Amino acid sequence: MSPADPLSQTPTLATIHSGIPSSLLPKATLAKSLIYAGKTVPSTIPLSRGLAIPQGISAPAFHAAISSLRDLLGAANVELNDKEMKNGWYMEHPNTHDMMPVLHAEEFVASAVCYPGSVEDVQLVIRWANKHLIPLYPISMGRNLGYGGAAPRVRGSVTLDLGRRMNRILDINAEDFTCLVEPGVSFYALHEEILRRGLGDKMWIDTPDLGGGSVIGNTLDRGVGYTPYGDHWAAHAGLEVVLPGEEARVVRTGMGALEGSNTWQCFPYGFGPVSDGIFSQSNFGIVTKMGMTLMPNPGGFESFMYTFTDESSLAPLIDIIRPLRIANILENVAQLRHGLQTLSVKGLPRSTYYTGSGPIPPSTISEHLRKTATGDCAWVYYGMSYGPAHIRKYKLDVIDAEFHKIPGCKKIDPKTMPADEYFWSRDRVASGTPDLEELKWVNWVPNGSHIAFSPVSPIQGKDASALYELAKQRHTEAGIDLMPAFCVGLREMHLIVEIVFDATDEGIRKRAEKCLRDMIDDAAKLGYGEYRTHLALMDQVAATYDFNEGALMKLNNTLKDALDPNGILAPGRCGIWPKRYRGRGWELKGGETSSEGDGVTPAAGGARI
Ligand code: EUG
Repeated sequence: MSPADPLSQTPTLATIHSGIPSSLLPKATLAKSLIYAGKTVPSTIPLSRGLAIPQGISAPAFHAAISSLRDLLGAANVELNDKEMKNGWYMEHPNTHDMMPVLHAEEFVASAVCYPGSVEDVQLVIRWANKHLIPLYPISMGRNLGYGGAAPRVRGSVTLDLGRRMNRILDINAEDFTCLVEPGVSFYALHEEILRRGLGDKMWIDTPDLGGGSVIGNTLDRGVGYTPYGDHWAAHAGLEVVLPGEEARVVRTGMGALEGSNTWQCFPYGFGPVSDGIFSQSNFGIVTKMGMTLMPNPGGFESFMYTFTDESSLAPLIDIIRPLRIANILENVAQLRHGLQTLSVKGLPRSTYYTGSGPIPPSTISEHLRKTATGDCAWVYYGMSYGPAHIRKYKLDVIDAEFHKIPGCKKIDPKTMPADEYFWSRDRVASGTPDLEELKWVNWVPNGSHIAFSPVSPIQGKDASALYELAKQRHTEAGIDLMPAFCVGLREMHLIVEIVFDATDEGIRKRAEKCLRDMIDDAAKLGYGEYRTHLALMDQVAATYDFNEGALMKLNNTLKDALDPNGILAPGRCGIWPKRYRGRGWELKGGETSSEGDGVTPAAGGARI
């Protein structure tokens, strides 16, 4: 969003809604210097293809429409993306494109960005888009990095950056333990506000690994955090949504539909069908408010860490974790990480450890891990126990006895962990304090970018092995380092495999894309699907959800046509294409040279204003 001057200080929350808390400023300064030390790509890249005008509208008609959008929102709130693309880094990211492109950098780009300041403004933009048949792409803050960031799926869409001007925390209720937020509220900002109100000892938020994302944006994409409230979608309560049809009707879900209700954030269902689900990972509406539940301070907490020396411990360990997790002896969304991540999260480039081509050999990983506080290991488990000491002791003793059934299991004493060890970052995150530490592994390669393969499965050893083995095989073929992490939910686990790549290297981008597409196909053949994916992979992932000849996508299409007959809202998001785009080759399945299809169906009567 802000032009990222490599020498400038990271903006704080005091100056911008997307800023860093001042307590994390020294860490941001260090993170930024490490990233810029590895950057070879200039911060400003000219638009070699010029302004991206969306298909279905002429250049003069588009410019006339932009001029009328300026009249509606004020000239200062509409920016044409016609000069250059500014790349930055996590804290100063662009809102016009994916700064971690896996396809050509100018595929998923916006033609313009607008900044609505209210729900009424959002309605104006929707009516405007319906009139001019221009695709819109709403973002909360645009930090969905690894999944496309702020970029629109359809080249030339007009991005609605909701967060810049709609960033109020509308309520924090310290009795009901709930809050109500707008799209521009980050996990950092919500946490800071709880502290500012003196509620930090009373209530916790649940934060992802990095705290800069929008609470709404992350929750709508069904993101994950690491306290017992780690399933963000399950923890939300109540949405306000602007529908994409010409009326631009405002809907409140759950108890919010009852005018004057004081129960909106306490009971997510209300009366009648639960409609919230159709507004998550979709393109059926623009969410302008969301309620979120907050966790009471459990009265104590204690992080623990176990290492396992043998790679083959994965399956038996997962089978030990399952009953403990389902019974809530293991209480949080813990991470079981591959040892290589203990190295990569130190923030030094891969070349520090290995200069050969192909994946870094296990013996090299071991050699370097031996010199760290963690020691040599194939897997590391990071967990947390909650409650007063005597309550924790009961649970920790059960866990210790069970984990030690694995030969080569070692409990690491936190007292041996230096203050700057990654362990303490996991400790902060699992106790509701957002951090920035996780960013360090993007330095693994120059111009470090990442894109995730994120399948879900039961918490079963055989599933963990099957997914790990297919990922390993495809990474070996592609010559890419494998860095898997299992995030264990209540009855399922998300395997997260982030491919870290140099975005300026077209060869590696192609290999990364092939590796991802192969893993998605391999996983689908074995019956596994992804919980979330990058813009470039959405069509492929959506097609794997294929029961009864794609009945689910047929339902999605029915909803899309009913709610958004002109097809203006985020076409293609999560594989859902409006009628005007269907059957014209917009789907990306791999190997395409363009992300665009062959035009769109003209409006009824060919009308174009
Ligand atoms: C991470 C976790 C995710 C995800 C992407 C990245 C963490 C990386 C559990 O979900 O979708 C360390």
